[in-house]
Amino acid sequence: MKITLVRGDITEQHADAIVNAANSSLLGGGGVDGAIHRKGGPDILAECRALRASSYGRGLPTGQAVATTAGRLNARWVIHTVGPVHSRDEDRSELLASCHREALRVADELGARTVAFPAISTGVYRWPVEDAARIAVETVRATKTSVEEVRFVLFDDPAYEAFAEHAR
Ligand code: AR6
Repeated sequence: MKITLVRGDITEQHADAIVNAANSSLLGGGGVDGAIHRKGGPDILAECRALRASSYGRGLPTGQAVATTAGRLNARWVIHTVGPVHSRDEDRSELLASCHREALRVADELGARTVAFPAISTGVYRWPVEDAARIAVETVRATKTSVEEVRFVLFDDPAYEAFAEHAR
C-alpha cells in the first residue's frame, strides 16, 4: 500500500472512498463533515439517518467507522469515523489509531482500493496536528489491508508539513 499526500479540499478528490471526520450523531457538523454533506448532497444524510434508526441508535462510538453512499462526490462511498476530542489529561491516541484501522477495515469490506483521509481530530477536536500525523501514518502503515492507496488530504500548510514529516 502506498501513502500519498495532497494539499486541498477532500470533497474535490476522486477516490473509491472518502473518509469523513464525523461526530457520533452522524447527522452532520462543521469542518470536513459539513463540506462532505454540502457537496455530497442529501443522500448521504438520508443513509446516516437510516443507520441511526437501525444499527446505531445511540450513535457511532468514537474510534469506529461505517460507510454510506458518497452521493454526488467523486467517490463510491463515504466512510464516517468519529475521532476522539483531544485531552491533556487522558491519552486517547488508541482511539485515533482505531479510526484509521476501522476505516481501512470497512474499506476492505467494500472492496475500496483508493481511500482519501482528512487529518481526523485536528480541527474542532483540537488534536495537535504533528501528533495526529504521526499516529495516522504509523497506524496506516501497520494495518494489513487490500487498499492500494491511502491519500491524506490536508487542508493547510501546517497539516501538510506535519504529514510529510512522517510519510517521507
Ligand atoms: N477538506 C480537507 N480537510 C478539511 C476540510 C476539507 N474540506 N475542511 C476542514 N479540513 P474537523 P475534527 C481539515 O474540524 O477535528 C465536525 O463538526 C481541518 O483543517 O473537520 O475531527 C464534526 O461534525 C482539520 O485539519 O474534524 C465533528 O463534530 C481537519 O480537516 C467535529 O467537527 C479536521 O477538522 C470533528 O472534529
